[in-house]
Order: sequence, then C-alpha cells, then structure tokens
Amino acid sequence: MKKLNFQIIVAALLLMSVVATGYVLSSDSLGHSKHSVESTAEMDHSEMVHVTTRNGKTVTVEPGEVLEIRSEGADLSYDITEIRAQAGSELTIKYINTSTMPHNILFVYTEEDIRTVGVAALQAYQNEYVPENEMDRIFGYTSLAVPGETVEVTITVPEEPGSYPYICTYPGHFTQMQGRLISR
Ligand SMILES: [Cu+2]
Repeated sequence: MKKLNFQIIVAALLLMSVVATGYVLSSDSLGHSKHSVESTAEMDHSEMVHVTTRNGKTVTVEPGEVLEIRSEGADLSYDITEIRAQAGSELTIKYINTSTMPHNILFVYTEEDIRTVGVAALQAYQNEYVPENEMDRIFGYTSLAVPGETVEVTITVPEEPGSYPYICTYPGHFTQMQGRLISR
C-alpha cells in the first residue's frame, strides 16, 4: 500500500515536471517568436522608405518656378518624393498640409544626416523640431505646418550635383516621410 502511494507521488511529480517543462518551452518559444516579429518589423521599417518613394512623384522644376508639395490623410508621406532642379538655382516650395498631423519639410546634405538630424529633432520641440545644434547639416526648412496649414520656403539648390534628402522632423516621421532633391 505504501509502495503504491509512493509510485503515485512519483508519477504526480513527473507529470508536474513535464507540465513545467512544457510551460518553460512554450514561454521560450513565445519569446523567440516575439523576437522574430521585432526583426521583421525592423526589416519592414527600411522597406517603408522605398514604399514612400515608389508612391510619390518625380517632378522637374525650372528656376523661378514655385513647387507645391502636399501631404494628405494619415500617411507619413509627401506626394512628391523626387525633385529635379538646376544646381545653384533658387527653389520656392509651397507645402500644403491637408493631412491629419503636423509636418514640415527640412533639407539635409547627406543620407547619414537623416538619422542624425531626425533624432536630434526629437529634443527640439521649442524650435518647431528644427535642431539648432545640427544646422551645419541642414540647408533649408519650412516652419511646422499644422493640419490645414500652408507654409513656404525658398532654398538654394546645392551647387554640387547630387542627391539631397528632405525629411519631416516632426517626432516619429523622419524614417518614412522623405524625398530627394536632385541637383543637376
Ligand atoms: Cu511629418
């Protein structure tokens, strides 16, 4: 009788350890699947830059022309994502924000400047998200346009032919909300 009790207890303990192991395994696999979701999200993140570019338009502007750029709805995008302009010319941009969020347009010199300026802008809320400590990376920007607002800026297209990014520096937007100014 005592031996049977002992066997029952051993069996119960074994069962418990199997359940416990299963629990550990399942939480482990949960942890793994969560991690792989994060990795996928990171990959999608860089893909989004391409999505924005693909959905946008390319325009060629002549010196003295005023270019209108728009944002609509809840998308973090500009309707024009490639501007071709003459090197050294003056370019006036009218930014019409008919979207549901505040946005701006800010021009930087290099691809690397996008992240540096975008991150620094997070701390620059008192200056409409234009980081004063990174001005050497910036060659033009509009003021912050709230939904329904139109803002304007005149920039000088860089003398050196090449591709110059423009971004929105409102927090959380710069990784997706981009375009390129092509100086030619
Ligand atoms: Cu924005």
